[in-house]
Amino acid sequence: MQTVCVMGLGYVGLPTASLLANRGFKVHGVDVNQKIVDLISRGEVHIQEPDLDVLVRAAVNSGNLTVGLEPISTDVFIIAVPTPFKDNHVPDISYIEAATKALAPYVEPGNLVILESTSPVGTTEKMSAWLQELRPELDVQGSVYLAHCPERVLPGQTLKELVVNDRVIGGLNPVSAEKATQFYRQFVTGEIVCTNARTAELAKLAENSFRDVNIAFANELSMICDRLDINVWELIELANRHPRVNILQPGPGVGGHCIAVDPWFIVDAAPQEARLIRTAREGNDSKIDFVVAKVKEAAAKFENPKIACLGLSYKANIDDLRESPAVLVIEKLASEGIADILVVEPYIEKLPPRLQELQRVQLVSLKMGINDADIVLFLVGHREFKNINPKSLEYKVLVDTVGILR
Ligand code: SAJ
Repeated sequence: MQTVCVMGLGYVGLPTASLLANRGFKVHGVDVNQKIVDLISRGEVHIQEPDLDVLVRAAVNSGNLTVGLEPISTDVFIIAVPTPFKDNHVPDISYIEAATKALAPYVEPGNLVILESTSPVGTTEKMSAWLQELRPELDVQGSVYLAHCPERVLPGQTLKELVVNDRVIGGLNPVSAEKATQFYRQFVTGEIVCTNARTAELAKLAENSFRDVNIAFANELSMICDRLDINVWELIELANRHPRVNILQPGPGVGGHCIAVDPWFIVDAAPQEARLIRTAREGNDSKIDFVVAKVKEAAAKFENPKIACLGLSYKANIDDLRESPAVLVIEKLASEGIADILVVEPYIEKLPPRLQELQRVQLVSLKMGINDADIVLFLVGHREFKNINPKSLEYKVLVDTVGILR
């Protein structure tokens, strides 16, 4: 299994393709976006991930990584395309179906097809049926190995975690699990644990749902403490002194394209049973409205309030704005038309398009934001915000959703 075709060159596909190429595999990366294909073929990258640019350049220069719009025949196919949700939180597996249809003509007996995208339970079985339909002459079940092998890399540490994290291998049958294990063992140093496809699909969703439920608990505590006039940061610190308690940190809501998305895949599959998971999702999403209400309450005390919003990304110390609750808070505040909004985000050079078109919203420096604001709203716990001179905040109304000022 020395030749690999990676379908989807995003946050997981591109690091995986370049890692494999630098380990001596012959890798062909496929993406539907011509601009991304052109960029990578020049050895450049379109996503921020530490060291990825170095790895991609080396992989392309070595000739071990080629990219294109179409697959080629290889020993192994990896599908790493997005799995968002449609309206009313119904999972969208159309990208997986499109990738399966694209690679179907190139699959031969003995090939290994791996689905890495986070998927609703049952997707790997669907992939097998799509392949069989497209290749009636091929005995897919009997001659093609199919497995779901979800990744659990932390954005910002992807290249390390692709290697060191344990891997769950969900084979559509035991021989497929064995084949996929042989493949991953060539570059994964973490434990490799085999199961069936459905269990592997739900394991990934359960990991992220566990985190979402626990963040919802912390966010609910923050709203309870606000009502009871208790400092939630101190409360959590004290409760966590219990040897077996680990309450997570409240925030302005839950962002990113994983924790805020994956639990809905479970709710969609088992709506009657997944009540806590649904309630946690709704609780985290409602935190945004709680924050907006707190800021509006503060703004009502000023004639023409200026609000400095510190942080735009979906979590601390990165530049990724995907599904960021901070963006949603700023959009809601701007739509109220009650203040001038000064956005401070050290990791970006210009506002995202959806904020650029809003009235009275501008990107400013940290110094200017604090200096000019009546209200300072902390939305992301960036390290740059941790050493603000307390004197500069002395006469400001402060709303801290991330415990920077604890
Ligand atoms: N958050 C809180 N409070 C916390 C922890 C996180 O409000 O105590 C918020 C963050 O600010 C962010 C969101 O939750 O808005 C998600 O952040 P995260 O720290 O959970 O990290 P992600 O989404 O970048 O990565 C998660 C990880 N999953 C788990 O930790 C179980 C990662 O391992 C997964 O690979 C990734 O989702 C994924 O791609 O599925």
